[in-house]
Amino acid sequence: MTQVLYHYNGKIIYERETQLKRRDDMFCYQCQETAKGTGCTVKGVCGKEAVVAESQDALIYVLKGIAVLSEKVKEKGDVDKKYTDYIKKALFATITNANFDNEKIKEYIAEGIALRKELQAVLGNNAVKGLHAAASWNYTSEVDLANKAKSVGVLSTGNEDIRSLRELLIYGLKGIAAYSEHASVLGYDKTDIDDFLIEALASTTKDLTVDEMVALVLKAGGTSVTTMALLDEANTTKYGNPEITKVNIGVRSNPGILISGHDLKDMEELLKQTKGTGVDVYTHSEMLPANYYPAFKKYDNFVGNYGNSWWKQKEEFESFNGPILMTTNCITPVQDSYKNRMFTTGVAGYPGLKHIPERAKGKEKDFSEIIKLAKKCPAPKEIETGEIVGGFAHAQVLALADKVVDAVKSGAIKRFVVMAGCDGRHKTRDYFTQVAEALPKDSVILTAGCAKYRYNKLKLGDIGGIPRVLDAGQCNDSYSLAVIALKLKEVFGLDDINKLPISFDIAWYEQKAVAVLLALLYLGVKGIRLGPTLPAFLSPNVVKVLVDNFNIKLINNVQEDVPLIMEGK
Ligand code: FSO
Ligand code: SF4
Repeated sequence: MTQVLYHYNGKIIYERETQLKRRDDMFCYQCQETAKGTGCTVKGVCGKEAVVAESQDALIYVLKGIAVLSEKVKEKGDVDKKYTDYIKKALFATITNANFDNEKIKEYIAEGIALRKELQAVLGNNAVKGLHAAASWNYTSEVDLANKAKSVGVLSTGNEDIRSLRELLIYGLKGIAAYSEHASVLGYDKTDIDDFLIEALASTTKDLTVDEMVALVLKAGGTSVTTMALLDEANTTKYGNPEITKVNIGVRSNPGILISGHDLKDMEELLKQTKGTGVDVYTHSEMLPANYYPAFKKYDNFVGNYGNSWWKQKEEFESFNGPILMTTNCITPVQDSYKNRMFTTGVAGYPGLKHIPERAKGKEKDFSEIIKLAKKCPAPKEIETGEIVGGFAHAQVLALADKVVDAVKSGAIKRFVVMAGCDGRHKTRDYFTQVAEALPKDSVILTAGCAKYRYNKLKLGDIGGIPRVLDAGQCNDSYSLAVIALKLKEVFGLDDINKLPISFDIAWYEQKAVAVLLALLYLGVKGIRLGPTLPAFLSPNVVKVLVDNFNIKLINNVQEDVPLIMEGK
């Protein structure tokens, strides 16, 4: 059994198994729940089958090939946007809990190889001469595909530190790709983001120095900020600025549809199509923040939020009784009790589930099958009643800025604690609930992402009318928290974000959280506590770089952490 030990009081001790072995089956260590804290080698803890993990390895290889060719094409002129559009979708499909459907991953591979051929044609004769093999690899049989996947996966990079930096970059890219895809669906794109996807993916095929690789990781942080800002612009322009909202967590007696994931355009179209049908709509997990947007409030069949974060879906999807639409991750292994009423769309996929296809040009997605099914289902079973409050994205908090600043000046608010990120299954995540409970009453928790479900239903009170838990929205709305921090820095006339009374106690699970973390580092945030464990893909030397430059810490225990958090240590 591998141990990960890490103490930060003056000394770093970081021990873990370094001899990672690729078994015949698979190797994946991209998320926080990876087996034994080192890597899934037989089947994913998430439920991902080895064959899917292998196809995903081959897909990433194809994406690297497209990037290598795109770089060459760029030497002559522009690269058509369709290549980066494809890269975004394909990267997104490999994020933890997004797509478990091997056939779909193989379709992405086939599409990628076809696109690669087009790029080769643009480059002309001898296009791939001297280029990395990823630019030209092809396969003729399933065995071929499996063999290739075995030789190009994570562990094909022998040096542990190089592997660590490459994978850190790729996981950051996956998060960037996901957020950028959401912005793109709403018509918002940025060349800088697309260019970086190409540069970064291609870089992983090159022998770069450690300094060059570290620089790319930091650039990923900058691109992550750009991407989250773009998505924020897209969401708020389309749907208005999130505003303080009391969200109903009970149920009504009509049949309902439960929508989860992060895609607000799917949300919009589902609400439009269910309007006046007698079918209610509820959000689950990361779709909860849809309740905060003015554009969605006008629908009287939009009831509120049902249940908790993603990993509770087994019980909650069962008791919901009606159809469930997964617009993105996180999907957990689908149970027989609801498999016939669960649908995927976008990059989400699961074998055996019905998939709602992409929009035809100028048209909406067609959710009629889901609505028809909902009408035949019983109403959701009530699992709780009451309300939760959210909607504290940057515009709303800045509208309250005077009140917030006064509370800080008078000492009524001593500290803000950013507890954004992800939730997960592990018992150790109780830490975040206990921290929320143990923090003194003159502290305010700023949250975003599904991490919030560890404390958003606690009765933590308010400070002069300011709730002690301010939920900005989805994980990408961590950007809002950064905007708020930067505004406070300006108001208080500080030259460094770290001089603010703000501490960071972040929970991570999958690769979007990696993008968010890199964004915070890029913005100069130091002293972030991270948990419940450090990423398995960080080698001890890379951890050392993060500690030396950013004073990153692993969460310890509630009794010791809370006083340190309050002291800004
Ligand atoms: Fe959570 Fe899942 Fe939003 Fe993630 S539902 S874990 S970081 O996909 O994206 O916060
Ligand atoms: Fe394991 Fe996480 Fe990879 Fe799933 S995504 S196979 S749980 S490391």
